[in-house]
Amino acid sequence: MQRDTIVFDLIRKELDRQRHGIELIASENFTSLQVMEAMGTVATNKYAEGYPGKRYYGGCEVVDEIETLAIERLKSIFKANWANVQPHAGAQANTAVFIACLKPGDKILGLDLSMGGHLTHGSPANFSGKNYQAHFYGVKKDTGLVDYEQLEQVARAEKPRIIICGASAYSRDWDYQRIRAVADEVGAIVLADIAHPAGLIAAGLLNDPFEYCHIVTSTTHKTLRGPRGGVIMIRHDFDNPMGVKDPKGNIRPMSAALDLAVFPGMQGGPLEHVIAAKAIAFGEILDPSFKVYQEQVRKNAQAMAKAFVDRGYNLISNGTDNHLMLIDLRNKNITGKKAQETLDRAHITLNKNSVPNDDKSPFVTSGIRVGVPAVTTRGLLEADMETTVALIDRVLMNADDESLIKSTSTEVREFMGRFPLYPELG
Ligand code: DSN
Repeated sequence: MQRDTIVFDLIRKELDRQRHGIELIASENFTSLQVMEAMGTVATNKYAEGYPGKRYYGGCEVVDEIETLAIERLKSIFKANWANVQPHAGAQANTAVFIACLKPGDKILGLDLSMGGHLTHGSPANFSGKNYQAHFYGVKKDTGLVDYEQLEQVARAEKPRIIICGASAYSRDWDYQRIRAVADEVGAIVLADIAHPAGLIAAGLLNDPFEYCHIVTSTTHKTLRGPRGGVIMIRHDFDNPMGVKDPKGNIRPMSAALDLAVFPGMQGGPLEHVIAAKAIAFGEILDPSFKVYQEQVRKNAQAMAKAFVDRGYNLISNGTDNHLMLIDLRNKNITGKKAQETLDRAHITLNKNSVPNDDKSPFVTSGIRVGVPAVTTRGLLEADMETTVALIDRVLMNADDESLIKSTSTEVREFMGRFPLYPELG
């Protein structure tokens, strides 16, 4: 078979796109070369249903070592006592938690998608909203902060089996202790989905969810800067609430029930090439340089937030504690959709996003979400955030001026040329 140059040429085009653009999608990042290298190895050839030491197929002795390394490294990052590194993505990690903790029709409580939540936290468009009875809390209109009073009221009224904290477009830290207090009152399990801020939590820059949340899920490819994937973790194990028993008739711990929910409950063979890449990324996170990176992420986010505010942009909650910010563009007379599409033409990539109490559909939106993990990996610093915001503002304020957008795209290309990406790839 000849080398498939059609696909490899497209991959090369994607490398060029990543190199010359300003990447501000809050959920994206650039992994190290060794993380990518692991994903393109023979580990992809191996079937390994089950867990290290308990597989259904032969020949798993090497992938057992790889997976054990990933588990142990992840546990030491978050001081967890148990971890499962097999979920293919964050949605699968959350699905496994629901399978292990809920019967169809049970109640869950999460942050409304339109207020910054996530599809898998009960959206009617998602399995979580179709299979379970979803209830929601939001953010306060005046402050943009999570409305903990509403969360408590709904929790007391509905008595959900799971309360989910976590978001995909929320720029502030969480009060996990307060959520745990009401969960204990109503008998709920607290699930923290830290997919977005996981890197900052790993670096100790945000509140630690593990002390108060029964179960923690995450993706590995956002602020953790690993391969695309998901994980589930527990620091303090407990009896599984569904009463699932082992063959001796003892109630299984939650960790064992979660292992069963991932496999055979939801997935078949784990992606051992991706697990190898996770192990490498977790090793990188354990290196002191990762904390320095996350500190820069936070400094960059704060510099960028200030630059937007100085130019009259309306940030939900007026700023950020983490790696992202949500901007309401209504005072700038441009929709999120038009902002995204116009910035794309200038090679500045971000996503349109609903803002709390948005009057536009999720396909149009009044806002944009901006994140700095990827540009921080490229090496951009605080002063570069001001340059970036100036470029964004120029494009948004001149969205119908094609020649200005074209000259800005050239400027963006030159600017990003100062921050080489994967020079080893030629
Ligand atoms: N799609 C991810 C994000 O952009 O936040 C969440 O799954």
